Amino acid sequence: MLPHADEAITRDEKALILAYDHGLEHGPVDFEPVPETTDPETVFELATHDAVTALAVQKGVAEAYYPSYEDDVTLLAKLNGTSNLWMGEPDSSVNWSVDYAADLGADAIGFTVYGGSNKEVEMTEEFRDAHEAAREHDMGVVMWSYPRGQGLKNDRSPDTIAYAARMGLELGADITKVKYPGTPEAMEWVCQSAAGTKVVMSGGSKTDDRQFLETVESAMNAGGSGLAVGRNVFQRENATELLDALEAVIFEGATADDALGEMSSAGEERAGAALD
Ligand code: FBP
Repeated sequence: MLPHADEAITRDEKALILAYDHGLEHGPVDFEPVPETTDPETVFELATHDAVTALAVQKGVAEAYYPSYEDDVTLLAKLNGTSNLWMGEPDSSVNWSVDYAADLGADAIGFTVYGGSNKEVEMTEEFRDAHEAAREHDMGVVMWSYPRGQGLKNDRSPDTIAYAARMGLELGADITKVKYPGTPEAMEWVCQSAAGTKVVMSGGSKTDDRQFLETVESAMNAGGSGLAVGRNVFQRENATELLDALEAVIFEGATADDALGEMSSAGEERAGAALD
């Protein structure tokens, strides 16, 4: 592993990647809770928060919006991605090249591999090409390692997620993004399986503040290196306050309880200011 390839997208060896490729992966339905997030500028603004170490977007969004934010946002080019309209075996088209992403100013690439899918071999070979091209540009490599497909009975089992984390190490990722395996013990095994490759937890569908922050805290205590999150941030009206709380838990070692306390004081202040 190259020791510093992911330096641009980490802070103190930890990452908080804001993911905003949902318009492609899930469709505009993900923007309904906070309709302003349909406009990429709203999420680029969130990505200027100190807590965010990189913003992961697809090519079209990067091309149109990143030039206005290049001084304030670190770009992670999510190279492959497929719409929810695709009904075949899990697969993901490669939508831009590493060279193109580098020309746009990206500091890292993101790439999904669906281990266990009938398309695993092709996807892994595509990952190889992207990984080696990224190394030419000294770019960090983040693998979205999501086992799924016909062959998998339970894509959320701790062993499967540990395998997903290990695939990141074996195939050369600097950071491997996995679904949370359900318990702190399972997360520990997942991180151990990655043997030094940074493992970040995927945010998943929106949960309440306490549940989310407690899960992040337990993932960090289990050896996680941070978070790659979309909906649990941009589907909240108080996204900035949640980013403050995540900054405390991920980078400052605060407990979820402490961070929630700060959040509720900030919320009260905001409500008070709105009444004035
Ligand atoms: P979330 O935090 O909203 O789950 O986003 C992380 C992410 O990996 C996105 O990059 C991607 O669009 C989405 O999840 C894919 O989720 P899934 O594969 O479960 O549909």
